[in-house]
Parts: sequence; C-alpha cells; structure tokens
Amino acid sequence: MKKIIGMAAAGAMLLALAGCSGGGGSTSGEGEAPATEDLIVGFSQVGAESGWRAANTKDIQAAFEEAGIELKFSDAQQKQENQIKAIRSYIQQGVDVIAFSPVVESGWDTVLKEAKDADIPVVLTDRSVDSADTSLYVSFLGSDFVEEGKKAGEWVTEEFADADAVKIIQLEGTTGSAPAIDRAEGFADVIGSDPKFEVVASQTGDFTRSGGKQVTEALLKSNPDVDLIYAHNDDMGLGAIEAIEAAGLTPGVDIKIVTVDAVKDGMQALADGKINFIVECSPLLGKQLVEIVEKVVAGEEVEPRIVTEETTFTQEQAIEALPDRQY
Ligand code: GYE
Repeated sequence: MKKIIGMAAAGAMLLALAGCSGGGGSTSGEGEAPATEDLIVGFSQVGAESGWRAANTKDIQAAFEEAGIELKFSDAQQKQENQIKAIRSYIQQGVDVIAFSPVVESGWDTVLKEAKDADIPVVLTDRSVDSADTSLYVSFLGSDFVEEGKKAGEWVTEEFADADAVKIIQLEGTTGSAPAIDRAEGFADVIGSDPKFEVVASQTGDFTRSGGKQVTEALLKSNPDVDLIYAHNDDMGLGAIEAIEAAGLTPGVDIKIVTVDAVKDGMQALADGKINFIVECSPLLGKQLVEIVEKVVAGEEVEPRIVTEETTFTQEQAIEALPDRQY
C-alpha cells in the first residue's frame, strides 16, 4: 500500500488519474509504480456452488499466477458474513487491491467504506452491489444478467410461438443475488407482454444441482402439466433433469428446459437433447481482472463497468462447440 501511495504522488497527473478511478491516493511520498511481484490482491469468492463458480475460481487463480501477482483467496460458502469477514481481514493485512464477487446485492456499504477509508481500491467481479455510492468501488467486471434473462425469454417466445398456453416453472438463483434478480427481470420483461405465458411457480434452488433437483421434484407434484423450466443456471437445470427423469418424463421433450451459463456439463446435456437452449455467461474473468488490478495500482483510469461478451447455444451449436469448450 505504501508503494501505491508513493506512486500516486509521483506527479500531479498521476494523482488526478488515481482520483478519477476512485483508487487510493495520497499527497505525500515519492516512488515508482509497485513491481508486480510486490503486489498482493485479496479475493473473496462466493463459494463453490456450481460448475460456473469452479471454472471462475480456476481461471482467476491461474491468471494471477501467470501474472506473478500474489492472490489471497477465500471461499465464503455462499454467506455474506464470511465475505465481510474476509474483506475486513484483507483490509487489516493492508493488501494492495481487494476484489470480490458479492453473494447478494445489498448490505455492503459499511465494509466498502472501511476499504475506502483504508485507501484500498475494491474491484467487483461477476456480481454487483446495489450501493448508491459508486465511489466505493473502482470497477465492476461481469455479465449483463438482465440481458441474459431477455435472451432466454426471446428463445421461449420463438419456441412456443404456436402454443396457446405455456406453463413455466422458474428455478431462481440465490435469493438476493444480482444474477437471480436480473435474470428473473429480463425474462419477465420479454414474456410478460404475452398472457399465454404463465409462471406457475418460481422458487430458489440456490444455484446448486441438488437445489434444482429438490425444488423440481416438489413443484412437479403440484404442476405435472408444466411445459417449460427456466433455470437461472445450468446446475439447477441439471438437477431438474434428474427430477424429471425420476418422474418418468423425458427432459427436453415432455418438459423443455432453458438455462444460463453454458458450462461443460450443461453443454453436454444440451447436445444430448435434455436441455433445449442455453444462454452463455462466461466465468473467464481472470485476465481482465488482472488488467484492472494492474491499471489501478499504476494510477491509470479504469472503466467503471466492463461487460463480458457472450452468446447463446442451440442443441446443434452445442454439439459443434463442445470439443473446444474450455470450461
Ligand atoms: O450463473 C451461477 C453461479 O454469478 C454469474 O453464479 C454467476 C452465477 C452463475 O453460481 O452458476
């Protein structure tokens, strides 16, 4: 941290830039930008709830290793209190930058203010916070989840163009998380204008395979005539497949399934005809996160919002893409 402070004061220009990006800054000291091998970044991960998360963790750890930057890593096991503890510990240790993927959207202002007061820049990866004060973090790197929900909804309107009535079960992600809120919103935005679409049940499966299975098992009992399951991630969709098969039905045929992520297991199920459509959400954020960290500590301006580029997959496209799929 001392080195960042020194570096930020190296010239008026640099100072101004550090101020712009919301990064730490000071008015005293002199020196060079900190050497990569001296940097320490603290990262607080959501957990290990899904294939997406596993790929994201692996990619971030690999990118920092390749860049020669020390990464302190902690797994919050899907609990906000654990993330707050981890962030406080990184502040105490005086790391150069804190990065984290917030499990839920709200309740971060106090701890983010503590980081700001300690002059430690914070980068949000993957999920956002709902803090009104956007100076509490320097950048948010991740997908546009509303857009993902819209893409799922658009596929559904085309797929069921000729149907008169469509009953839908929605498997929601972790309650209060940005992807659960936004994927529900984007989907509802698109299908909501046509009354033939009815969401007969919507419950959280916490982004896990077992959650998706349990919720689907229960919901199929009260809604045996459902036409479609919209799962906020592949893992819950894969759990739903197990529940549908256990009920003696054929996933992808009797009940259609649309999911988000496009991790290998999901893509395999899509290629096998058990899932009908997947909206991609890329977990490969490591390289971009390293770039942001390097810019922030060099006092350069960083984009406040960096949106991940992603596509969608049909069953045919999944068969083609699978052999080269990285995650
Ligand atoms: O879609 C899901 C994971 O935040 C984008 O979290 C991420 C989501 C991802 O558990 O599989």
